[in-house]
Amino acid sequence: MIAQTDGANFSTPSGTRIVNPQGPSYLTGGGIMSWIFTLDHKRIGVMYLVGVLTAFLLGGVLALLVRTELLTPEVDFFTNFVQQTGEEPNIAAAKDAYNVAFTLHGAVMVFLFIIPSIPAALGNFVLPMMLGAKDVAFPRLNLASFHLWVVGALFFMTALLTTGLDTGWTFYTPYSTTTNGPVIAATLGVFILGFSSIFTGINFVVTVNTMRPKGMTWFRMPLMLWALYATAIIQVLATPVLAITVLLLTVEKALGVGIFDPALGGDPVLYQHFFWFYSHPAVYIMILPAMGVISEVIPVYARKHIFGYTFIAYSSIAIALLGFLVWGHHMFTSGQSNLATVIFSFLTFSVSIPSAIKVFNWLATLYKGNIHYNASMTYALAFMFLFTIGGLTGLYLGSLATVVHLHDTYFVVSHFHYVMMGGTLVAFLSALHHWWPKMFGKMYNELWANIAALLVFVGFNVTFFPQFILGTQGMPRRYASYKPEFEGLHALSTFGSYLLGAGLTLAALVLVHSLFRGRKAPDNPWGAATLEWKCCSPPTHHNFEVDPLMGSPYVYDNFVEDPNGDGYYEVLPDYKRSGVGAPDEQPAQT
Ligand code: HEM
Ligand SMILES: [Cu+2]
Repeated sequence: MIAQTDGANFSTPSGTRIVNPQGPSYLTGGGIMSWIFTLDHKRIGVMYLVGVLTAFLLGGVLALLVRTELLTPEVDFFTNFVQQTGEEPNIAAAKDAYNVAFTLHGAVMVFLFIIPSIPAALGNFVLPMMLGAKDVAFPRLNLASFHLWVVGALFFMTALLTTGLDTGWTFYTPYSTTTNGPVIAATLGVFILGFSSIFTGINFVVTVNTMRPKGMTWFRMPLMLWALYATAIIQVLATPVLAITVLLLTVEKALGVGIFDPALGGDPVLYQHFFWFYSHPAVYIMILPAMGVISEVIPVYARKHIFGYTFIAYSSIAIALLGFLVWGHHMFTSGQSNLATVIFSFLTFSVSIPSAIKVFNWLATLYKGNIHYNASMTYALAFMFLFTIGGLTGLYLGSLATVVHLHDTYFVVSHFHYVMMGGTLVAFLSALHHWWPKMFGKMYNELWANIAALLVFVGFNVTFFPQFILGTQGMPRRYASYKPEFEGLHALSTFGSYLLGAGLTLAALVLVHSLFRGRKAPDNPWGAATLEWKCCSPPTHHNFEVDPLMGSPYVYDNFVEDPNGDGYYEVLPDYKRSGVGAPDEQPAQT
């Protein structure tokens, strides 16, 4: 077979087989300090991963507590967590504890898990490698982002765990400025976390602008990078508004300056405008990276070039920009003018168009694909199903005729869980399974990972679908007790949440097991064409010992499956070794 060697690469009759240079893993070497003060984007990504997963565990346990309370119409479960005053269970204190539990759950999930999950943890790991680069543009700023995240998280946690915050994750005024809870500590935590997010955004914008390798034009960039770039734009432009908002809230609360509290001459709806001017774009900080992941995963496991590359790329930018214009849809019932309401409704519909474009293109990519049902793909398919339900129900909430009935009910709770959990979390799991062999150099058990994925999918739907029905029947959100007629659907939802918890636990066990018992991962287990698969698994400290050959990120013809089950290797017909690939496989250029 082997005709002649050419350095590490060697010739075969069909072309040159590319062999990635191997070297010591980035995971080894140095003590704990070499991790805490590392400038290596991969180590920073792994530390973020540990951080966000810890937050997710905490948020998840709280969610199960909340669902357990909702198993029955009466307040009963939370009486176990409060001091009893007399013979009777202390219902009032139990209700307060319930308020604290769902506030903690929401705040931890949004600020400590979902927002940093894909960009900061996984994005940090893959972004430079997808560019064929050795690191991000500002490695020190990257480390500072992570340290700020830790400080913000500690601030936030102490605030939340000491006296109990019960404002809901949105900190709506005037309640938040008048309650005795630890609002100031929590909002300062959010302020610090915000800077962590802004720094990551700046770093990614500069990295993508300045560090693309020769030959990687904007329209030859993997779609994950377009998504992270669009996300970074929102992070940089929207997060400062949140920072100012929570600062104003702190000023009002600490110094009694009337800004939001009507008793002091302020305007509470102003707070909602400020808050959602950040937080609606923030939902795109959550979903855009998820869409980027799906745009990478689907073509790899369907073994087909992504359909509609340019549309997907532009729709990320369109979402990022349009996302700034729709915040008023959170205030349809807060007394904003009729004219504003109509305009915000119209704009809300328009922002769903670029999302639909993406779903259409993923579907078209799957069509006639040679589909490999790996766990990562199972999660990606689950994402498409769940995100579509989430997006379509958003249209009911954007319609003035229906939102008045649905606002502040379980319909909204279900809608945002379909997009945030069914969307972002499921895409995060897809990404984690996709890049796991690259990050840790180990293969997990595909069958068990798939069983976990199915459990997550079924558990998720059993938990949240009944909540759409509950919402339309008038079950309001944020109550510990409810009317007896809602019991059946609530009990079903609670049962689903246990199933979901079991699925997530299984997924975690499968991955942790692989670290100890997994087979060594090949450099390219899935036959993906993006550059991060052209370094060894796990990568060396500098990722690439020699600059990788740049081809189209979505052409799989050159990847041959190893007959010994050792992943895929690349065989380049000799005309392609110029470094930019054959003319017929170049996506549209500008
Ligand atoms: C097709 C796109 C979408 C549309 C049309 C849409 C529409 C809406 C509307 C109108 C509301 C306000 C409902 C109300 O309070 O009465 C809402 C709430 C919400 N949406 Fe969406 N949405 C979309 C996508 C998303 C995405 C992608 C996410 C997150 C990843 C998301 C997260 C949320 C959250 C967290 C809330 C509720 C916040 C709260 O009140 O606590 N949405 N959505
Ligand atoms: Cu919104």
